This record gives sequence, structure tokens and C-alpha cells, in this order.
Amino acid sequence: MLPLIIISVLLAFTSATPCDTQGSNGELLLSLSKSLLRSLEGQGTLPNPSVHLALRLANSHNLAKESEHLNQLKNHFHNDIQNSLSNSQAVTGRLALYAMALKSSCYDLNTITFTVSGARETLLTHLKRQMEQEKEHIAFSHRPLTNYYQYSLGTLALCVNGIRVNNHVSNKLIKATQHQHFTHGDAESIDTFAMAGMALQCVKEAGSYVHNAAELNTALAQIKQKLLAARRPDGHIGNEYSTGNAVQALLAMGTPVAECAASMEAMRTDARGSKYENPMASSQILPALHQTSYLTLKTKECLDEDDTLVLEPIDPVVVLPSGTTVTVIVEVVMSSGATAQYSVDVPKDSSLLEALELLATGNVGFTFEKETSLWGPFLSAVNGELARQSDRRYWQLSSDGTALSQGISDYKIGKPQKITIKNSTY
Ligand code: B12
Repeated sequence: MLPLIIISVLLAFTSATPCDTQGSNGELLLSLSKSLLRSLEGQGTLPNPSVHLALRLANSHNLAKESEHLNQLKNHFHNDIQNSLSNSQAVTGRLALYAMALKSSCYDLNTITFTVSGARETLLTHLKRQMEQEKEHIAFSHRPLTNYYQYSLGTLALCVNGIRVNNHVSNKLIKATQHQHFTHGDAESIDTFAMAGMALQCVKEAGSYVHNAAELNTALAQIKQKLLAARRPDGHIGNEYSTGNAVQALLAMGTPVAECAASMEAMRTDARGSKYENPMASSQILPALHQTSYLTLKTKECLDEDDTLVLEPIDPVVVLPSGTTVTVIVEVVMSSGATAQYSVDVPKDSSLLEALELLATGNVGFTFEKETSLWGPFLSAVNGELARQSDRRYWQLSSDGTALSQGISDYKIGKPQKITIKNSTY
């Protein structure tokens, strides 16, 4: 009898260990996949290659909806990139995510082409060219045209698609790692270290980097060390939104799953709360929770796939306004240093975007503009002043002196506070 009890207790314990993919963890993975599938149904949103990738790297699938989404990517997302290419805009990251999304569905990339100045060339040829331009820009001005996160995505996308990455391209990423050039505003970018780690690990495994193998190994060790050192006591690596990329990178670099247990648990807790409502956020943590990474795309075969993921209809949740309002002070700091301050009362738990909209309709002289991105609306102009990426400037958001870890549409105003919107360099 006693051994039986011990076995049952052990079984109960093991099924609750942080890394199991069964039981409550399995349910969590399913519910994350379902909410990503639901996000595809949102009206007017551009299909998102990162969401496609996450769905394809998961264990449970809804093959019909995934294939429908692939078609939308091939139309709408494709056209969006085509327009940017025709206007000579750098689209490294988007091209890379698109290439990885197609690969995740085992789609023949040689059939995907873009036409610029009358010449029709494949997606991968365009990506290679963008990477050359990025590399030239680094040589000239010590930073990529876009950023090192996208430079890493580009390297990774070429590599997982079996394209030999130019040694000079990899070398620039190795050098940037050595010199710790991965920043996000005025802080370190753990997301970028993670993406660079996956890219360089892929290059290493492809055996294509013949420049200096020792240097490549040192860069990988530095990245691993950086990610491990960025672990917080609560398990997050960097912040809530970089942990998924960081765990993916650690796993890709051969770290045993058990070493990531605390970070996995932190992500699961976040996922059960409402931290990952933004589909882009869930898309970056889902592969990590499946104990996999973008690197596995290299060997992805789309055979005998599960097709059991079904979306049950959900009853719309009606949130009644609580009637409570909170006062938000909005301070705007222009590039000249001039400041302006406004006050607005908003219903509790309004988004910052709703607060700004209310302020803008109040005839107090406050105006703003936003641009769409995969993460949602990006604040681009305030009081008529643009913070342009071409000038390496952006409107930095903070609350009571602490930088926000979410953007204007996700950040919720739960209590009275002072929001500062500052034209900053990065
Ligand atoms: C590079 C980068 C930046 C650069 C972008 C400019 C550039 N050319 O380099 C700068 C420094 C300007 C920046 C600013 C901010 N960022 Co940022 N950024 C990134 C990073 C590292 C890569 C983005 C990227 O190139 N993606 C690849 C391309 C293909 O996707 P894309 O959608 O086309 O990319 C554009 C958007 O992502 C946009 N963007 C960048 N950051 C953010 C943040 C938000 C909320 C939105 C809506 C858009 C946006 O700029 C990209 C380039 O054009 C990501 C990391 C990650 N995991 O994604 C963080 C990340 C997206 N940023 C983040 C945050 C919080 C911010 C800020 C809100 C910080 C702040 N307190 O002010 C601001 C945005 C404020 C605003 N004006 O709306 C968070 C978002 C988390 C969340 N839940 O929303 C991330 C995930 C980092 C993190 N782990 O915390 N960012």
C-alpha cells in the first residue's frame, strides 16, 4: 500500500514540475494557441508573421486556419513589404519574419518574389541584399540601418532557410556582441542579445563561419553569460517581454531545460495573468514554453501534424464602467528641452492611448500621432514634433519616473500618476 501511495505522490509531483507539457501546463499552451488563433480574426489588423511562427512551432494545430493565415501573409503582409521595398525603406526584420513564417509552414520560398525597379527577385535574394546594406551601414556608422534585433533576425532567417550567411555579415554581429552594442533606448536590450544568440548559434551549427571559429564561440559564451546574468529573482530574464526570447536563445544554445525552470514558471504565471494579451507578446513566449526555439525551423518538416485545435465560441465579456476616474498628469518634453504639462481625468483602467485621445479632444493644445507596428500603435509625433527613427529619436514613455514596459494601447491607467513623454535619442 505504502509504495503505491509514494508512487502516486511522486506522479502528482512530477506532473506539476515546471517543465512538463502535460496537465495544467498543456492546458495553458492550448489556451495560448487559441488566443493567438483568435487574434487572427481581429478586423483590420495586418497578418502577423510572428504569430504564424508561434502557431506553427506549437504542438496543437488548426491546419485550416493556419493555412488561411499563410495566404493572408502572402497577400497583405507581402504587399506591405513590396511597398516598403519600392520606397527604398529598410525592411530587414519584416522580410526575415516573413521568410521564417513561410519556412514554418514548409512553403517553397523560391516562389516568393518582389519586384523593384522592374527586376523580379526572390525574397531570400532581397533579404541577402538588405543584410549587405545593413552591413555597409555598420561599417560606415557603427550601427545597422534598422537595429541589431532586426540584423539578427535577418541572419537567423537566412541561416534556417539554408542560405550561407556571408562571413562579413556574421562578423559584424560577433563584433557588436563583443562591444555590447545591444541597447534599447538607454537600457540594455536582452531581446537583442537573445536574437543574436539564436542567429550565431545557427551560423555555428551550419559550419559556414570560417573567419575565426574561436571568436564565434566566445561571442556565444558572452551572450549566454549575459542572459543568465540578466535573470531576476522572480525568474524573468530582462523583463516580462524579453523572457520568451531569452529562454528560446538559452535552449538553442544547449542550456538544459531544467536550468530555465524558474523563467518558464515566471512566463506561465504572466500568461495566467493578463501580461501577454498583446498577440506579439504571446507569440514570443509560446515557442519557449514549448521548450523550442526559432532555430528548430531549420529542420521543420510538416508531416503528420496534429489538427485538433478548435476554437469554441466565446461569450463576449461586457465590462461595466466602474464609475471611478483617476487623474493623469501628462508631461511632454520636447527635443529642445521645453516642457508642457496637462491634466486629464480618465475612467480607471483606461489605456494610455484612451487618455491621450481624451486629452487631445480637450482643446488644451495637446496633439499626437501614431504609426502601426506589429506590437500595435507606436507614438510617433507629439505636439507637432516627430521623433523620427531616421534621426535615432523616439518618444520615450515613463510613469512617475520609471520607463514603461508597454506601449500606449497596452498600458492601463489603474491609479493617479504622472506620465512623461520625452523626445529621446536611442
Ligand atoms: C528596437 C526596439 C525599439 C526601438 C525601435 C526603433 C528602431 N528602429 O530601432 C526604440 C528604442 C525606438 C523602441 C522604443 C520603445 N520600445 Co521597443 N523594442 C525594440 C525591439 C528590441 C526590436 C523591435 C523590432 O525591430 N522588431 C522587428 C520588426 C520586424 O518588427 P516591427 O513591429 O516592424 O518593429 C517596429 C516596432 O516594434 C516598433 N517598436 C519598437 N518598440 C516598440 C514598442 C511598442 C509598445 C510598440 C507599439 C512598437 C514598438 O519599432 C520597430 C522598428 O520600427 C523590441 C524587442 C522585441 N521583443 O520585439 C522592443 C520592444 C518591442 N519595445 C518595447 C517597449 C516597451 C518600448 C517603449 C514603449 C519603451 C518606452 N518606455 O518608451 C518604446 C515605444 C514608445 C512609443 N513611442 O510608442 C517592448 C514592448 C513590450 C510590450 N508589451 O509592448 C519590447 C518587447 C522590449 C521589451 N522586452 O520590453 N523600441
